[in-house]
Amino acid sequence: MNKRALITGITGQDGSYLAETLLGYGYEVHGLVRRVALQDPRHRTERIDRLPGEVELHAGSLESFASIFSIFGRARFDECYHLAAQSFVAESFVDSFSTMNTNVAGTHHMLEAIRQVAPACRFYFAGSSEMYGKVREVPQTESTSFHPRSPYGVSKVAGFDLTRNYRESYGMFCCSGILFNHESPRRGLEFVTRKITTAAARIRLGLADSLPLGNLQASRDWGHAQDYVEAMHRMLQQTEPDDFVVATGETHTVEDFCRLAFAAVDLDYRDYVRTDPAFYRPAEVDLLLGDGSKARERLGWRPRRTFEDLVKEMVDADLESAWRERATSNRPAPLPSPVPLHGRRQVAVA
Ligand code: G4F
Repeated sequence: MNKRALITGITGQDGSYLAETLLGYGYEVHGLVRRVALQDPRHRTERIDRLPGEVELHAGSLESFASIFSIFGRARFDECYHLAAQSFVAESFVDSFSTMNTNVAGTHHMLEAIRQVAPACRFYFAGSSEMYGKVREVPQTESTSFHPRSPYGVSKVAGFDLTRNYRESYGMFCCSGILFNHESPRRGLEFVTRKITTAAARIRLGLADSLPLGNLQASRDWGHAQDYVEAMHRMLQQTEPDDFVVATGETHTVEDFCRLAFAAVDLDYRDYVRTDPAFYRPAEVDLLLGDGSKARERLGWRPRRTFEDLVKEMVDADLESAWRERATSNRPAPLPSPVPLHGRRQVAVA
């Protein structure tokens, strides 16, 4: 019998990669989506439009225990990957109440519904390196204590504690992945990596002329989201539930990311990037660097892509989109030279 999995946040970057991975392993995949996503499928489900198989979508709201409870009553799930959250750290300072509500109550509703209806279902919680916040040690491991620096970080610590508490109190198979930043061409445009790669591509094609950013010295351990969802799956295949750091073990500043992304389109980031106080946060997480040795030893997991591969893949994908945007633009600006054509004939879009 094929396994059946439920993914919350299936329309997001991680959810879509995870759905692909599980379909590839022969799973029957179900997803929890907000009703509004089903009403506006063109914009909200584009990441799962071309999955290599069928997924069954259930409309529901994390804020409503009744709706979560009813989904667990509809099918017997072997595994549940709880990825849905308000995940943009800057937004959590703007609306901390809805961040807490979605992220903490949402996780609590999932765990309690599983306890009541499907106690054998294995549960994965998307923890975050933001939980370390003002880091107590470098690199961070599973035993480094947490000191969150944003409402988002606080909400993830609460979700992590709830997950461990259900594991210890009720013997449920509950794991948390402490995932460090993970990116891809499917990353939302508001996150700094995608903001940089989109801007580099659009500037290169004359569609923009500068890039305002906040703190360029923040340092992150950036990996590829497609590699990271594999670690989530491996956690739920272990004989005992546990928590794991998932990281590359390398850290780079936002400025390093800019340098590489602009260099990939033959530009110097210093000519285009300007700092804007609007993008600074009330409290910053200065340095994240993960020690993924436990995941390496117990899960046999290691990242496949390098930082350089990641930046290049993101820039290439954004160049493709920028070429399409330019082709449909009424008054495209003259192209600076030389422009990376990536297999295109320049005359076709001039
Ligand atoms: O890309 P970011 O917004 O990601 P952040 O805050 O590190 O959080 C991401 O990773 C976490 C894992 O550690 C996840 F849990 C979380 O859900 C999310 O996926 O910002 C990265 C860094 C920050 O230090 C920020 O201050 O980039 C800095 N930054 C500088 N200028 C900027 C900007 N961030 C954004 N989003 N936009 C800027 O203009």
